[in-house]
Amino acid sequence: TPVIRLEDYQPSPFVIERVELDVRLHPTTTRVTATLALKPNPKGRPDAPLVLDGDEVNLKGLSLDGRAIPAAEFEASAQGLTIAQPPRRPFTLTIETEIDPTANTQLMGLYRSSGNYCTQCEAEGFRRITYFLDRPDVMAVYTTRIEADRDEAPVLLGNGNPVEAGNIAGTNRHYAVWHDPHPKPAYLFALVGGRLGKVGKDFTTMSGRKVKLAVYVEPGKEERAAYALDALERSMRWDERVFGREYDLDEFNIVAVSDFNMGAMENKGLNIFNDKYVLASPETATDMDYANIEAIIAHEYFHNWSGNRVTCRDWFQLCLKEGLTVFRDQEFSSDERSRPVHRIAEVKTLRARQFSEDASPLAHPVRPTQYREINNFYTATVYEKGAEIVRMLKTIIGEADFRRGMDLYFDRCDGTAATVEDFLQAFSEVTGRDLSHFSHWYAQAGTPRVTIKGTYDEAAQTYRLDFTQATPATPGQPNKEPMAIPVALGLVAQDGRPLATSSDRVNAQGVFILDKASDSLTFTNVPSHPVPSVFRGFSAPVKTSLDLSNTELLVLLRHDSDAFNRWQAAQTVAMRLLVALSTGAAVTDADITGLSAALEMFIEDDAMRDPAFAALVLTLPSEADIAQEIAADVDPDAIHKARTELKRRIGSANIGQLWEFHQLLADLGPYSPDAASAGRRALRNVALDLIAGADKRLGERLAREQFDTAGNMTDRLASLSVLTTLPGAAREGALTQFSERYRDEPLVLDKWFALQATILEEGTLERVKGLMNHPAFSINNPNRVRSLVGSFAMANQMQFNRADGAGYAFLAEIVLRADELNPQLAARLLTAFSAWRMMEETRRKHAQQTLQAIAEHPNLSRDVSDIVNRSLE
Ligand code: B3K
Ligand code: ZN
Repeated sequence: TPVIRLEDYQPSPFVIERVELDVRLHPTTTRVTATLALKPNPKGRPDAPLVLDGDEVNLKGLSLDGRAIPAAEFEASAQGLTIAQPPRRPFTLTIETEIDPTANTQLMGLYRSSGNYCTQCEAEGFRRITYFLDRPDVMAVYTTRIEADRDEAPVLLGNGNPVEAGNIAGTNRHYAVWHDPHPKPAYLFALVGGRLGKVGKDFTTMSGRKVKLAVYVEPGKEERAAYALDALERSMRWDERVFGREYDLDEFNIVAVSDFNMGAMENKGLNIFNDKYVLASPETATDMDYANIEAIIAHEYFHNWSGNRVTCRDWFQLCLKEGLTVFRDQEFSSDERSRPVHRIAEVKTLRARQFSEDASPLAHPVRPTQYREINNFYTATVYEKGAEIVRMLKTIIGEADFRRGMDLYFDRCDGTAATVEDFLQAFSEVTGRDLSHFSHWYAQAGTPRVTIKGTYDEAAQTYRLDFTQATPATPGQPNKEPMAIPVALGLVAQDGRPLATSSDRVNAQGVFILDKASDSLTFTNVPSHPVPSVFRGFSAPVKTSLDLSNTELLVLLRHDSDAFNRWQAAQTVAMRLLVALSTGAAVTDADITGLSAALEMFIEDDAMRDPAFAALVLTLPSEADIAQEIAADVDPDAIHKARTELKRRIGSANIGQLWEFHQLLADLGPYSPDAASAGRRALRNVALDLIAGADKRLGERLAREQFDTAGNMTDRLASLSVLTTLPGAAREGALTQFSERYRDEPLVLDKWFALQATILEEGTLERVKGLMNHPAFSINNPNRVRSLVGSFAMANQMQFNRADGAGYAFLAEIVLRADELNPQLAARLLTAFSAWRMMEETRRKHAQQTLQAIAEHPNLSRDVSDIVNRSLE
């Protein structure tokens, strides 16, 4: 397959100004008539042929300015349509195609989900509906007429505003016409037809525009859409208040579907969602589900400006909309919830998903320079690291200039397809700063490591910090330049008091910019040997080596004014112990009691003040986090043993207090998903988990009680999760009870699949294989596959990486099966292998052989072959 390169970008030789689509929905033979108003692009090659993209479309008719084009003058296949000598003036092309939505198992283009028609066009799905210039810099005004059987699809939705609807006389069919006045790329096109229930409300924008908001779901589930609708309204208000951005159509519709390749899609005025990120009730959704719904509703809404009004020139610029929009949704959640707690959650995700990607053969820059399959670049690097870059930019230039730059960017680029350069240019202009060094963050892959050494000079009362930075080699990038790294920092006295710091290298916000391979800064008037608190709030996406003792770190846990670094201090101490225990290095009893005593103090003094924060402090780094820290010759069994042991020690040392938390924090009133209530549940459930790790019988009893009496899914699932860590009849009984209770709730059964797939025991693989035959499982449904197979491969490090290679062989088999139906899903699962090179030799060999066997399999999709080949490189 060909490699697409950023450096080869050329403007399209033709532009499409207007699109009229007439879609006659039918389960197997949907007819699409596209009328395209084309003209040569003055910026494009003047003599170029017209080459339209296509994918599995069946051409039924083609005319130019109303006249059929003779067969000799065009070439059409399932993959494209070429007119060698198109007119060099404006002209109209009318294309009739036939497609089969029922046969569409890829879930790209127009497909059916539970009998409803829906679409997914990003990145290159529109070409599966009709032949088109399917690239984001071709922006057109769309009018869509949708026609369908009245019984089959009473609801017909399109982009933009509704203009007309009616019945077709003498038939059982009806139609609706939608017009979207905002020019958009084809990837933002959408339509929906189906039987759907709805909840709605009116919204008035800041300038007084009236908008109808609606969330469409499976009939009967309307009540479960209330939280999503509320989150939408809050998002719209927030974007007006914080970014000055207003909505721009008469309607905003969200549709939940049960077969969806990712979380959701920001189609203009018609967002389509995986129902997992819309439907919530206390009985079926956890606190985590509620938080995800809020974040994803916001994310897709925010795309209306960062993505839709200003879109991307080409797919290399994907981070322009995704990184920025993740940043925006993170800020929204931080404002709606607890900022420090949310920041810790963001960083945990970043480290788990992006740092691991950066350390793997799939590492790539936030703005990649080449791809074979763009769908494989919707990655943690583009999204999460992309968001970190925007955050660093804000840290460096300050809040006020950041807002001015955003305003300039939105206003100047409105209605255009922009680049990363356009984005940075806006900030350069408002600040007068040269951001060219900063832009390395977009181009260089790999996680920089910053090493910091502190030296106190008692006589001079100075404290010097010496910094060095280095970024490891990644595929295609053997040598790296130093990056511009904002280091937010401060000093804390050994007794915990904050020290007034002064250094000419640190700005008023407490930020030092490290932009050389090595640099140092000196604080003056430092009365005693301080403990440095660096990268406060995780001010840059880097790894840090710091020569602090555990005792000094535990001073930070107790006293730092920065909540993130308090959490980080506890994690760092725990990680040191876990790595040592996992690799057979010496660990003294004093090392362990040092940590558990500090946690004991934390529990007594602080935990109840902010339970959500306490829950995070009391959660040890995951087994995958530990593997990443060890990074070479990883033995997942040893890691599991080490973590279990440390957890047991911390639990035993604090069992009385933990038990008290478990009693004290029980939900009394009715369930509320707000952050404070969720925080209390989180701490209670972390306490339960620690108790069970230390005292099986007590843990089992408390978990069983909680399971039987839980008034909401958060507590019920948490207790079931604890029970699954304890082999025996109680566990199996609870699992059966749970599945019977939620027999008709696919999204709840997904949680049940995931829990069983993540059991850290040898029998898990057999269990997972058995569950593949469960009536609720289907390899065609991405949510089911991700819950069962995805959880096993991505969230059960120990059992996926079995020493006998059976976990790898299983995943390979599922990937190959899924690839025939849904390549995007298959490719995503396959990325579970990305850590293979850091495993110890036996596992590494098994993984390599398995990957090689996949690579040699005939008829791989482009998606899977791209991932497997890069993984092996
Ligand atoms: N933009 C979509 C992702 C599309 C993925 C295509 N493979 C959802 C989002 O990021 O908002
Ligand atoms: Zn997005």
